[in-house]
Amino acid sequence: MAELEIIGGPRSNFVWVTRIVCAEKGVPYTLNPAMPHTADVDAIHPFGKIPVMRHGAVTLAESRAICSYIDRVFEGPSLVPSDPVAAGEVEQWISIICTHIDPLWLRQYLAAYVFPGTADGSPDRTRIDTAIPKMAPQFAVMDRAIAKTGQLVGTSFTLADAYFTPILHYMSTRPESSALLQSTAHLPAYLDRQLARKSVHESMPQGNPGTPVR
Ligand SMILES: N[C@@H](CCC(=O)N[C@@H](CS)C(=O)NCC(=O)O)C(=O)O
Repeated sequence: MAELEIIGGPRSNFVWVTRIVCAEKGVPYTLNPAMPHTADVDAIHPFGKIPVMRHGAVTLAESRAICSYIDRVFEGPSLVPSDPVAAGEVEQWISIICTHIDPLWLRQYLAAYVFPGTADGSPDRTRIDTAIPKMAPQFAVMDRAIAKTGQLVGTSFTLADAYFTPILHYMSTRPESSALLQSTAHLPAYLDRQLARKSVHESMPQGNPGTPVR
């Protein structure tokens, strides 16, 4: 079978998700660490975002589509349960994470540190200070979500946890978000458990954590 190529800088939380899926299924791949809006990426994603994927003649953009393809094409355990209710719950949390959590926690808050756009390169305090009050209730939501079983869906690691873990990890790298994380009852231990998982820690980006997440 053709070699699978994951294209995208490894510090992207969405690239990290696709690598967790490959590791969980035991699928070999090469990582092309291309950044957004570069030629290899623009050739596949209509808006130049990472990750994108190439597998023989097949190219795909968008992490959820890539994860679905890998899950269906390759052998190995699936991170989406076969039970329709549980599968629906996994998709529900992935959607919530992508549409509510990621835009605020990473694109607004963390990006204000990493890509501040300020004249002197210092963190954009306005973006940070307006994000934090909105993030607090979301941390409470996510804490409640994992309170019952210790995972987002059911009792085992699913694709929903694979989407949430990189984001939560990045939250542990900045002061205000780390304080929010530590103030919750269940999320710190949850994060430690997910990071200890082989697929997660072996695919963890090296270098300064939380740096290029756009
Ligand atoms: N919905 C996309 C989101 C991908 C995304 O936002 N990737 C970021 C890196 S983490 C990116 O490429 N940002 C560049 C940009 O928005 O221009 C997915 O799930 O793959």
